[in-house]
Amino acid sequence: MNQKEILHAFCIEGTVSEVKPLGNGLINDTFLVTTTEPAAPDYVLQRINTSIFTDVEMLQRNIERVTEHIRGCGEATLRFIPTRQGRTYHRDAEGNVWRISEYIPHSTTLNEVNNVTAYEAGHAFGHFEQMLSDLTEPLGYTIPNFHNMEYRMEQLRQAVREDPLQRAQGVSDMLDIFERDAERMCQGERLHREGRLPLRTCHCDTKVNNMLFDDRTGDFLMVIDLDTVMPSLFFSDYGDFLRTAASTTREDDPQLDNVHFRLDIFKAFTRGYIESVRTFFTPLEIELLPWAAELFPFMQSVRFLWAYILGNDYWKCDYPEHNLDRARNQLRLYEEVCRHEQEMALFCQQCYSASNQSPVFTNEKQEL
Ligand code: GN1
Ligand code: MG
Repeated sequence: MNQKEILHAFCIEGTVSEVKPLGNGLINDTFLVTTTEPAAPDYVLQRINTSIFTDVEMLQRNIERVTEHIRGCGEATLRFIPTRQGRTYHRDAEGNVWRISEYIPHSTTLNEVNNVTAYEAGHAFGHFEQMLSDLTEPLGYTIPNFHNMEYRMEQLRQAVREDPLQRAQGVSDMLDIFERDAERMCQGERLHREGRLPLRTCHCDTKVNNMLFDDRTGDFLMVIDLDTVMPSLFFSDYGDFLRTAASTTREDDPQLDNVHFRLDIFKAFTRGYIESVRTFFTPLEIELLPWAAELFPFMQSVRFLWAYILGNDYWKCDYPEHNLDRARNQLRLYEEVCRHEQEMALFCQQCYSASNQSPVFTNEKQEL
């Protein structure tokens, strides 16, 4: 890359002394840009993956609106540096698209949670949604239908019809389970159509490594990776965090006996989350939280199986059955989460009543 040209395009301060890779993101390429002068900030330079984020103009407009809004709430967030033309991205001569934000001093990310950080994560992602709940005009969809379960089921069915590698027969056991539970797992979209679940502004990539902590005190600093912040239903942030953080193993562990759902992490995260969202979530949204915890491993399993059947490399594979192992792992996690349904429901109800004196659930449950 022509580093000089790229850096020169942005209104950064100070003299650049070093550019080196930062973090372990799979989608964008990220670099730390160090400056010599103590008074000048360091920067984070990113090349945006334009095969996933095809509409960069919309992506950056979303991010600008989100960061301005959060700053307007008096809270810390990323600061993107404008180019000399006043945009927050730069397209270089080779067509690569770049952006720069200020590096947050003394910040660090975590790759695992414990009961304390899971609580903080719940609180932080819930608060993030709460701050954005009064955005006047909705954001654009940076990835259309991203967490749309009906769409993901249709994608899978289409792949099964095409079946280019004749893989569908070998996974009929999984396909049967998906079809058996499809209606229940697609109730979010249905309830939205019926006017009972509102769209909200969600983060849509709630992993613990998308939060910054202070490396001296361990205090939570801010939520980062704002690429997928877009309108979605309530379940996106809550469900996807638990899918990754509350599993006892990595999502591609082929040893299914290793896959369990950690109720301690579930409880810590849920307590923090409900504290933040109780003021603006509807009782139905709170009531559906355990279902959201079930939805995400189910949806992820459907997505991995779709990629396996088509043999595509949406998720990079180290061996031919890699996406199949991922799909089986997530299906097992789904079954494990479902085993805890009643306990989860009771816990959510307790948290909600503890933080809200008014009577809790509606009787909508019977209709679901
Ligand atoms: C992708 O690459 P990563 O981990 O940030 C995917 C998520 C999936 C996840 C599964 C844009 O996220 O939706 O849950 O893989 N992101 C996109 O590992 O598709
Ligand atoms: Mg990420």
